Amino acid sequence: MSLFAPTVHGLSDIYGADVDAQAVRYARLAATFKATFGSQPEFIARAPGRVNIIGEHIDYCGFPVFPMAIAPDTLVAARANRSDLIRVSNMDSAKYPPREFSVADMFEIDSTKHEWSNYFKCGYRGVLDHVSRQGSKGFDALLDGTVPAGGGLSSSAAFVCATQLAVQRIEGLSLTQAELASAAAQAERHVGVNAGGMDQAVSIMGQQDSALFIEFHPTLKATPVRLPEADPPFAFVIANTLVVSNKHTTAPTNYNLRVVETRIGALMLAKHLGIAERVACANADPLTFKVVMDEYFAKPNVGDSNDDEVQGWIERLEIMLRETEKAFGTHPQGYTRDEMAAVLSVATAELSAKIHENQFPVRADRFKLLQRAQHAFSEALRVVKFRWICEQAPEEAGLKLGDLMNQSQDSCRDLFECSCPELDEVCKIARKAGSFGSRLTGAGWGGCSVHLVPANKVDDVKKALADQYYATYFSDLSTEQLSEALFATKPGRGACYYFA
Ligand code: NG1
Ligand code: MG
Repeated sequence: MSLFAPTVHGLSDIYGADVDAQAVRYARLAATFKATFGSQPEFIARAPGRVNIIGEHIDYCGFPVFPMAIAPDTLVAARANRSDLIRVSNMDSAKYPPREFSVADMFEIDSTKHEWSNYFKCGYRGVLDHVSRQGSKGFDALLDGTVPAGGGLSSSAAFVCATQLAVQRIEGLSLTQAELASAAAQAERHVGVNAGGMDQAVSIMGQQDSALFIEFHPTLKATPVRLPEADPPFAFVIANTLVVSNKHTTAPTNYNLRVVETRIGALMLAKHLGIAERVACANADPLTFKVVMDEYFAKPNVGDSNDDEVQGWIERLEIMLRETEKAFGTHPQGYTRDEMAAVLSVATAELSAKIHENQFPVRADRFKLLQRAQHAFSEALRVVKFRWICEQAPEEAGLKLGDLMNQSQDSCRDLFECSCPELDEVCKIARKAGSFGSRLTGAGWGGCSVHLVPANKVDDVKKALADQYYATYFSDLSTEQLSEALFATKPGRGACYYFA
């Protein structure tokens, strides 16, 4: 057995009952590293995927979100190699063939190609860009990932964050958690997705047994929040629809388009509110709905107590919802580019430049600003209420939390249009079998769903999904494949290192 075998402390915290299988996995990784590169790795860096409990597509609007880290993760075994070569391999070498780069080439990322090592280069660049340096050392790295790709559990953030951890150690750097999270969010933009920062923040800062209330604006802040005690206790079931939505290739009509819609929405809402100049002076980059809201109220939402602060959020967001209706209610069918440019008194070409259409191309004839803004403000409201219920632990907390999750799913489906028929169906089946609340998680358009379930109903919910969804549409799944697609999970810890 290798150095990283079952004695690795802390494994049982992270992986629960699965600890033996994980110990074997770490040992195999170390052994394969040795077989590939000739010596043991110096360390293994680990970063987890995440499930977002509530707060979808609002991180890039500057609003708080409520995710938790989970057990599936990316491991990077690494060792400096005293050359100027970076050799990177993957345990799944059939899907992700080995690559070799010189240190000098690591900053070149061709985002037009869907190439796995681009994400590795993103992590590399993320760390070094942050300290404005070039890389100085060659090293060998072997990766192993258990977060399904394109499934909404943030395989990309797990990959980039784990890589960053490896690179900073090899390069002798030590960034803070907040720096690592911001650097990783910036870095993922090099592959052409205009991402928010939720996934990276929770992958780095996740805490055992707590979800995180993550704020992005004015600065990144993560507050651990526990789910209320309940009898039976709450559990989360994750169900992957197995509909793969590749964000990289669908971005122009899906993810990046939504980012652009919320950005133009913010500009036009500021104009409607009569604060366009004030907002311009604030020089906020990017201009988000959160910035517009703060500028409108002119002073920050800080109360003497948590209660005051929550009340402040609720009042403000409700006002913004009413203003959204007034600003965009005339165009339920969406705006053309010319119509938006006219409202903003700019040339259409100038508008296009403003929304970064070239860096992150979008394809659309109409931009549904009313619906996107309604989703963003109402979802932010739900996140604040969700946290509040967790902290207050009222009677029937499960029903109340579940209700917010169900409303979030309706809003994602109808207003933000990021669900799909399979996600809708999975949510319906789970609720009927006893889930308090069911919704898509992550970017949507496929991928995973998350369900808040009383612990004594977990088996019923899983069985209903297995019988009614998986057996119907994916009848040839093996038991192992089914257990990867459908599982119960708890909040887990964030990124860490293991040493021999
Ligand atoms: P996924 O598709 O799960 O990686 C994406 C974004 C998040 C957030 C969610 C929607 C990236 C890396 N992540 O998550 O920042 O906007 O969609 O809430 O693009
Ligand atoms: Mg991702």
